[in-house]
Parts: sequence; C-alpha cells; structure tokens
Amino acid sequence: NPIGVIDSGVGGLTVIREIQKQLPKENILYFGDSKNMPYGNKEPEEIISLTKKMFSFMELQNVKVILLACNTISSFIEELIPLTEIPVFDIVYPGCLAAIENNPKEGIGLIATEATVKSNIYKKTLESLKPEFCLYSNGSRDLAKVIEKNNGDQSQLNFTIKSAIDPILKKASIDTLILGCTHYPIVSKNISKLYPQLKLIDPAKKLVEIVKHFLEKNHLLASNSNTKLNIYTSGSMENFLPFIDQLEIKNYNIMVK
Ligand code: DGN
Repeated sequence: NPIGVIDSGVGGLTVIREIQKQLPKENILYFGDSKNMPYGNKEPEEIISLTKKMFSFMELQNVKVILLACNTISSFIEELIPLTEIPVFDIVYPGCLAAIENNPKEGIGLIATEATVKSNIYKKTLESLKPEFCLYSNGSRDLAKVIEKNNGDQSQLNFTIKSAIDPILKKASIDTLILGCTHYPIVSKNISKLYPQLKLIDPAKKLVEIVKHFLEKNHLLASNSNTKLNIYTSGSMENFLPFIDQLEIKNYNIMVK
C-alpha cells in the first residue's frame, strides 16, 4: 500500500522529495488541493472539512499512513486524528524537534501561514518539549500563494519573504528559523541569500525520519523496485510541473481530480 501525503497545493512536494530520498522503495499517493489553496487564511472549520474530504480519498486508495504535508492542516491534528482509522503524522512536532536539535543560542523564529500562527500549535508543542526556548513567530498572508502562483518574478518573491521575516528580526535576534509552511522550502535559496546568518529548518526531513521509524517498527516497509508516485491535484497540472522539475521529483504520474 502507498504512503499517503496531503497538502493544500504544491507545498507537500517538499515532503515527497524527502520521502524519495529516505524511503526510495515506497509507492506514494499525493493529493494537493490547489483549487482551494491558500488554506492559510481560512477558518478552522473549513480547513477541517476540506481535510476530511482528502482523508476519504486516501481511505479509498488504501494508503497505509497519511502524512499531513501542510502545517496549516497539522495545526488541527487533535481534531483530525479521530476522523480516520489510518495512522496520521503531522509536520509541526517534527519541526519543533528539528529546531531544538539545532541548539539555538537565542530564540527560535517561525514563519508560517496566519492560520498556523493563530492556532498557537508551534508554541504549545515547543513548550511541551523545551519550555526554555522562546518562539518568535510571524504569519504571512501571501508568501505561500506568491510561491505557488509566482511566475519567476524574483523581486515580488524577495519582497514577500522580507515582509514575513523582518518583523521577527525586529523583535529578537534569532539564529534558527523554522520554515513552518511546506511551500517555503521551495524558496530556501532566496531566504538563505537574504539572511545568511539564519539556520533554516525544513521540518520534512524529521517528519520522514519519524515515519520511517514507524514503518520499520510495524513491519510496513515496502521493497518495490519500480516505485510509483501518483500525484492528484484539484487544480491544474501546469501549475505543478515547474515545482516537480525544480524539486527533482522522480517516477511520477500526474492527474487532475
Ligand atoms: N503549505 C501549507 C502549509 O504548510 O501551511 C499552506 C499553504 C496555504 O494553503 N497557504
């Protein structure tokens, strides 16, 4: 059975890239709800109800686990777990663990969507793991959308990145920045260029490590030699192709659903 991955759009491809690196023998089923993106500016009820629909699709396709490759969706993990029998993994907990392992000297910064920041999920999770670290966050209304819809306009992209990060640096001198939206690692090169002093945390790596451990422990690891990645989008295929290329995603089929 495949590993199921869901996101509001193309952002979850950054998690797919990591699965293909760490679990190269697994089949993957991805659903990106680009028609309804951005999720980040929606109310919790709507995010939960859209996610429920994606869960039903994952159930029909018999996935063995569901990865929430979206921080905004992961903010509602407690409400979502009871909605399916399939084991669900969120991306916020791994993001916090990875930030702590970077041994921040000062506080930890977080950029994410407004919904993620408003939910306080990172603050709560970090406090439960290491209360001594302060979290400085800023929610961006536009960055995920600009990444998904931008057609190469670097000045618009850099401007939006700066509007997301500068307010955090005004509050505190941080050295570790969590990219708390799966769209953001797509532009990590731009971010590093603008802020070379910051260590950027992409939670996907830790998330896939955790899932790998779970699959091993439960004897669920696959050993396919010809793996398949089926990508379904509720939006347009053309929107996905440049990101698939840029992230060097392999062995994929893409379909509109
Ligand atoms: N990629 C999603 C996340 O990680 O929060 C959100 C993108 C969006 O819909 N705004």
